[in-house]
Amino acid sequence: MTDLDSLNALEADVLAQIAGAADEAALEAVRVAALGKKGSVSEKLKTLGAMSPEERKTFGPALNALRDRVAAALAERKAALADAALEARLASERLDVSLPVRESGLETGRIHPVSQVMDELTAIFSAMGFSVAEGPDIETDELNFTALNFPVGHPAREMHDTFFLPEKADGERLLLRTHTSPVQVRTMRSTQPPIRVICPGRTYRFDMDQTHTPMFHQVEGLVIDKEAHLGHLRWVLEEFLKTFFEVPSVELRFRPSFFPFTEPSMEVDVRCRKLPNEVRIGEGDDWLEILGCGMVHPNVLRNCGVDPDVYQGFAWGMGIDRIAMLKYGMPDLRDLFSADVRWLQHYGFRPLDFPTLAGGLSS
Ligand code: 2NL
Repeated sequence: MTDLDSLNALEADVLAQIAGAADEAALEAVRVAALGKKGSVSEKLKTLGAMSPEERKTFGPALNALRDRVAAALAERKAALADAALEARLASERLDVSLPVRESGLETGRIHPVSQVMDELTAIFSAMGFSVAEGPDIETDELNFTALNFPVGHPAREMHDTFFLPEKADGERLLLRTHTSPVQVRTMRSTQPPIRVICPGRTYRFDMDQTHTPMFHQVEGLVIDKEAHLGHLRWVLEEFLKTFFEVPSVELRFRPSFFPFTEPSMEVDVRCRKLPNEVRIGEGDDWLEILGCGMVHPNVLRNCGVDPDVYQGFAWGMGIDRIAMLKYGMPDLRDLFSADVRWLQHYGFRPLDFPTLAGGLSS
């Protein structure tokens, strides 16, 4: 049976639960428990049907009023909880526009000195009319050695200088290129002279000590034309070296040497001053060997489909890692490839400061 006291108790209980609901989900549970199909208030409303007309006169309005007050309390609490949730979100998502901007990759990322130097020499030789050619790191014996006039049995062709891949079923041994010359061979075979090309890239030799790493970087240059001669070579090298080292002039010294792919062959020294912690190019009384060069051997021209009775040319090769160390004062070659991010933060270059002749190579 229903009496007014138990209705008051029920209302007090439901209102207390509404007031105590901590969030919208808890409030919904309270609503279902009170006004849902089998809710405490709904069950009370169902008892009206079994009442006498007299009782119904008393309890009908009382129960309806109770239900309305519960519904109103639910709506009010729901609005309050939604307000509180919005306030909390606004507080947690508040943006302090006075905070300093977080450093982007553009500020923290660095270009490796070897990449920087490759970009620098590309800018310099591009301005002289050279194009840039690249080729695969894995090469054939023919392109790396035979076409370049290396005789069978030449020491460079032996296991102790060259990384060979496992022999293929047909007996061919591919290898990691020991210089970028195969790219020039490919260029001569696919391009009608005149040719002006540089070939920068990774090269590999079975060598590891204070001044050698098994992987290193090289840039070779090649000019093929009807009358390309050593005077042109000398001008190209001087122009390159003084622009690269950002000095007003350089002095070069050519010494006779030997390479299988050039005749005559020369080693080139540049005048410098050797100080305890740096080498200054373009001044002083010391000489520093910087590259090798020569006139392309007629056998090489023939092997590459170029008629040596019509065309001649010159070529040179130099180590990128070494000229990078010289220019940027890095003391140990092996640091270049140790992947130490602190070293890169110190010696690296800012990502968008791409070297150009007009905008400055290294500044
Ligand atoms: C060195 C010497 C050199 C070449 C590389 C070359 C390429 C072709 C034909 C003829 Cl396809 N020559 N390259 C020529 C002379 C020297 O490199 O000491 N490099 C670090």
